[in-house]
Amino acid sequence: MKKLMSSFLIGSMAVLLAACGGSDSTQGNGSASNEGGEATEQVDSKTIRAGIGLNSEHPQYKGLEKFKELVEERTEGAIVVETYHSGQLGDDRSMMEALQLGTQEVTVPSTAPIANFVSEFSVFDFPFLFPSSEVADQVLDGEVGQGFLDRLEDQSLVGLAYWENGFRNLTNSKQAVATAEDFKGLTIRTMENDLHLEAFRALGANPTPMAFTELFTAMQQGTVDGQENPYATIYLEGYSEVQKHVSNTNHIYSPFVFMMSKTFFDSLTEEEQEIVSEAALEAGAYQRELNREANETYLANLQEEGMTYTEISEEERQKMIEAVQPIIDKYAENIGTDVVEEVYSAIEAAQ
Ligand code: KDG
Repeated sequence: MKKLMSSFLIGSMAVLLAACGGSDSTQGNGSASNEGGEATEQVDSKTIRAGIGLNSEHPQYKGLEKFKELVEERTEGAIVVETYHSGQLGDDRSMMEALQLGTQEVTVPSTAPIANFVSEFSVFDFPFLFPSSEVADQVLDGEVGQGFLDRLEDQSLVGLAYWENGFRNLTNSKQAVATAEDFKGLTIRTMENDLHLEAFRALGANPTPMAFTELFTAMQQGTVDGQENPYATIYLEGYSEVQKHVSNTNHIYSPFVFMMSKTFFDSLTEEEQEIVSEAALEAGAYQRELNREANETYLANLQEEGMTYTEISEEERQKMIEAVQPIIDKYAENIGTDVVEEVYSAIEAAQ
């Protein structure tokens, strides 16, 4: 069994860790004594608790480890980074709330839950928006992407870099999905985001929003028939144990946003702010590279583990695009056509 932690356990751990951490990020202040009883000057260190939903095998966690290495080395230990995986500190939404409260310092959620805090972020979850990861990199790492990160500040969050979750693909335990029609009647877990929900409804599925930390158990108990995530997640989270079919729907390119609590960021010196900002970008470049390799490799592993793989033809993909278009139009209007146009133009320029 790859998935050992129940939501109960995860919840209790989050409470425990929060209780141990408290809201003060400085630790070890004042003096201490060494073994000989001599008083020594102990350097104050600031602690970053960085939490994610995915497990320790995932490139997202390897990225966090890289961030830790860079920050601790460059601040010579003045900032200590503690890394937490598998939702040990909570799910995407609750960790963002903890950042706002200043009881956690870093998290790296998908853009979908971020839209509950800054609605404009929904645009990145428009189905079939980005044609490739490379185009996504150019848009997100450029002026347009920065403009979205800046919007987080009003929410007491500091967006430091885009990392990558990747192209999302559908899995389920009921039937091979080859056509737009095949979505009909499938109960699909979606991320907690209204656009995702409505898009799956438009495809004829029965979507239920749910935190990532509850997903494995929901599939195991049959509460949902399926879910959608990049191949790296499907493989590394052991979904082949509870899912039979996978299709290359590639319906949404999911970016991650590496973000920090504004309260914490503002408490850092200018030099420390530069170090954490640079480290988030460098660790992100490393994470994207690992993630792309993983997403290329793991489809074969899923098939080896017994899942059936179904390719979506261009004709069927076109039908899916048509089915979700009214939802995209609706959200484009809600977000503001100027914001959406800005993203479309950047995508065009990047191609
Ligand atoms: O660490 C990130 C995860 O918490 C989450 O964003 C993964 O894509 C995801 C999902 O489906 O919830």
